[in-house]
Amino acid sequence: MNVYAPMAKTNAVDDETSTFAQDVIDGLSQHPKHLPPKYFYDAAGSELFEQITRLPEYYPTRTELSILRDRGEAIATVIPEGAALVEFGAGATTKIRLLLQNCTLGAYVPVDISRDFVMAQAEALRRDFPTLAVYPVAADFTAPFALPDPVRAMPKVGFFPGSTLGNFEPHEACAFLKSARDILGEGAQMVIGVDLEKDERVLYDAYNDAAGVTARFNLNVLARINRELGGNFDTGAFIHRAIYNRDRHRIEMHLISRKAQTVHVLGNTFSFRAGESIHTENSYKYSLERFNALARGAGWTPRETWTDGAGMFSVHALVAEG
Ligand code: AVJ
Repeated sequence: MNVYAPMAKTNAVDDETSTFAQDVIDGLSQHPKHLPPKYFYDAAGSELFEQITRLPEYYPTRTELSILRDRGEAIATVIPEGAALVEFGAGATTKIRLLLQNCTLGAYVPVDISRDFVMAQAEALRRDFPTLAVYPVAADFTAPFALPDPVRAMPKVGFFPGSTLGNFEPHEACAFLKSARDILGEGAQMVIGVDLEKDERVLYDAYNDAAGVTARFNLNVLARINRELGGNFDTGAFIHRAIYNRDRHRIEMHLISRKAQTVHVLGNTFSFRAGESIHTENSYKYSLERFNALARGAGWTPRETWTDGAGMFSVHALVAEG
């Protein structure tokens, strides 16, 4: 079995719990209160996110999939034969499977902070593609990490689907693209999915679905704090709110306290005013021009852009040149 394990951690779970604890305490101590969106995705949150991707109002996932499907042959032309495809963040394997239909990879390198998740993803792919070399890397992909030795001599292609870039502040998005360029090296390609600015009603509905799944997804972060950090949030005392911030081109998700209340987490007391918000996520929306400018600023040359017919979502090919 190919298992590339750069960090032999014995206390991985404890380390993960203590960074979670620290980030929660820091975020709830600040004004305005906030929590990092990466903590949405425990087992329950990942399942809720899967449900979100199937909601009629949530267009990004199905639109990106339709672009990867319909433009698969064109997208495959930027992936050299024998390339190592490095996926930043290991999601469902649906998207990489679509790419695999049109190209012959030298290796697939999923990179994710969750070792269990990235190993399970690698196993699932190995079962269905027995000849594909899969080298999972357990690492935080926003920080520098080493590529597995066997892929060093291969051409590199980064893959960052799902508009995960939208969760980053513009300066963080730039830093991530620079770091990816450093990791992949001069001459590398990058295939990246980016959600686009559009009618505000469409954006609003995508994050305020009628079935309330996004509300449950948002509230799950409080339930997770209760489960993993012994918090005592009354999840019924907070409401989901998602708004479009036009000036900053972003959807903001908040959890609003229904009343004045205090909550305890790991010996810390946090007071809430009635109506006070915990800012839980930003989801930035780009124009093609603003994304291309961001990419150029990070050392990537825009090579090609594919969008769906309605211009809802975009997939970009970038090259690390010059
Ligand atoms: C996974 C970050 C792309 O911003 O649309 C979905 C997360 N939040 N509904 C997004 C999310 C609320 C999603 N990303």
